[in-house]
Amino acid sequence: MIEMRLRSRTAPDTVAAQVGKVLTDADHDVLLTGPARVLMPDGRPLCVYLPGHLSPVLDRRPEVYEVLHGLRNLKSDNRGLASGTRRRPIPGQKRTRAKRVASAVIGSLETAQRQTYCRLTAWTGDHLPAYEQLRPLLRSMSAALADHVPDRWAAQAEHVARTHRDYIVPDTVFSTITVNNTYSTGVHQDAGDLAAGFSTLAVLRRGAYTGGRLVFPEWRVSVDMADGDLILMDAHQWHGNTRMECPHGLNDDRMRKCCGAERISVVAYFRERMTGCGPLAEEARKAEAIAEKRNTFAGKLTQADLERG
Ligand SMILES: O=C(O)CCC(=O)C(=O)O
Repeated sequence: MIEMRLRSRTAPDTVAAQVGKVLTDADHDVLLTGPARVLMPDGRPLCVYLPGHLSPVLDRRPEVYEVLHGLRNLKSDNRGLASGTRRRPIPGQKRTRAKRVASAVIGSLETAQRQTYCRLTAWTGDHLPAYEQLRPLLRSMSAALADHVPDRWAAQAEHVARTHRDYIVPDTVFSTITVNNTYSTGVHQDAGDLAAGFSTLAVLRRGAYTGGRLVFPEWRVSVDMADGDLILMDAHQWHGNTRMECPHGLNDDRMRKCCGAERISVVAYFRERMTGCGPLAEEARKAEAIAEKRNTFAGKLTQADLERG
């Protein structure tokens, strides 16, 4: 494996102008084509690229692709800059919305503004057997992190040890997985994952497309991930993809039909606020109590409205 220490970074205003945008090949100088460890000027790891590392597990377990492929219809308008657009307000709500992209969050989530209890995501709760079929892939990703970036793995493992096991993929240091299907992320930094940890990103790839390179624009480093490749990375550094396109130049939602293009990226990580979650059954009781309160409130409103009417 080659080791590379970066010396220079892109000027802050150049990066600021790239935020939220889909990148081009003019935005990188270095293309990693073999196993590599890339360090930032201060010695912290930017990424470790392990080409083909996951091919054995993907070959042995064809069901892993089937489960991930099956997630392609789950769309999210909550990916912010990663969607390649700016968030827009939703009339009458505090929430904002970005472009809908094929991005699914599976596994566990901590409390949020609207959902004040910890939980498995809706898909996960409804498809536990399918979720469990992903374990061999996730175990390989976690083991690679332990082997290649042991201090970050250890920091994550320490948090995992303080988190209820209901929320952790067994024998891994992951609570949560984002699965993207065939869209180029705009330049963004991940949020919510453990700052002292490290992100892991696998790619499953089909068809004859070009582009979709993963780029760290501040460092002008990129990688064109092939099927079965794994990259361990600091997702708090700016990153995004170049535009994907079929050989004849088509680059929209019709790419799958045109050239069979499919690029699934699986990002597995630990969400740092999971340590504060009670056991799943306890959190589910909280959720029920909240729902009941809301229903009673809605009922009272209706009654009052009726009386007024
Ligand atoms: O698919 C990729 O290469 C990047 C995915 C990513 O950055 C994300 O989901 O946050």
